[in-house]
Amino acid sequence: METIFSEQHRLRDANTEFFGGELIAPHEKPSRAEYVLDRVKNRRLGKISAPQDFGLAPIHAIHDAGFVRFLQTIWEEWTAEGFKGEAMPTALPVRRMAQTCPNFVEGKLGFYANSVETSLTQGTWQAAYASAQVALTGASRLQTGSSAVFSLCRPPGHHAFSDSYGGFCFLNNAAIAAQSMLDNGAKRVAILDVDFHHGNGTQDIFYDRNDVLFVSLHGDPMETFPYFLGHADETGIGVGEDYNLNIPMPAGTPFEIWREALQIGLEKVRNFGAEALIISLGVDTFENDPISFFKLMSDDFLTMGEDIAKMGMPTQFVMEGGYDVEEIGVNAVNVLEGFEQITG
Ligand code: B3N
Ligand code: ZN
Repeated sequence: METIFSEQHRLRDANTEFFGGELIAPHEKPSRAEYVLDRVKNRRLGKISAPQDFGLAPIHAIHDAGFVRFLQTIWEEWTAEGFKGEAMPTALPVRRMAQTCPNFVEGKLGFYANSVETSLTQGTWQAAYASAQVALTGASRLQTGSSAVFSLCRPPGHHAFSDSYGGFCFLNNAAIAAQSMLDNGAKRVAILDVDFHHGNGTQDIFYDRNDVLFVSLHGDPMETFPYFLGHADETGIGVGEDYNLNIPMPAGTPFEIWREALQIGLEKVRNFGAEALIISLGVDTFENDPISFFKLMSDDFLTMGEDIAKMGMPTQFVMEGGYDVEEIGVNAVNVLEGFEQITG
């Protein structure tokens, strides 16, 4: 399987993450991608290619123009005000407040944030742009004859809404890939999100549509991030009704139970009749992940890949979360190797 990877991911290298009332060292850090890339090389998974540059148009097909401009300019605006730390909001426009973007930079941060743990820094836009191009290149490979591809995206994407960032995500790589497949002739694309966290951004982007099916297996949002989406009764709206499936699960969920949810999700994908399957591949379902509460073991990721392969669909894997950094490569590449054990 070919891996698409950009060195530009290193430009996203924050010093801070807000957790427990403190600024801590970020879980989402450059070494994550390096461990995955090393494992891809060591296991000789296949060729490693740099992304093509598809420009801004496919990003604008998913993201609001004001939001993209904000990501492009926020660091310069923040430092021009003389702020010394990394950029983070203080006030967010919640219930009954004006939904108008303020002029002052701190207000813009609140307007475009959906959560506040994620600092904006120098280089974040450049890395997020490159990550989206990694996803777009993978999508293009599927549409030019590849049966499977790994987009080693970093930073991740599934918490990015059309007009907000959060949860370590800035641009929604999986959504951008899915939309580009549709814009290049596909009629139906399915996204299966196996990250521990609900893909709130991806759900919201496609919630009122019937050309993209979104299925997510995740920690119950009553107990974990992102808290405010991901419930089982969120099934889509308008023509999108029944094109969204959430399977939230409790703390301590082992692979045996998780796999039953996977089978339900795969059955939904099968019935949808998509031309391509995008896997939002987070491996923070791992038993030793420091910020999650499922109990999958490294070998389980092989079985996960096998189960996905049995769908027999052109498949793009898009990297999302996973924070047991020394095991992230083993776990992510196990999914890909399990997949290839079935497809050959
Ligand atoms: O959920 C957390 C969090 C939980 C536990 C932590 N410990 C024990 C140090 C630290 C953080 N933070 C909120 C932001 C989570 C973003 C998740 C990104 C992701 O992987 N999405 O798929
Ligand atoms: Zn996650």
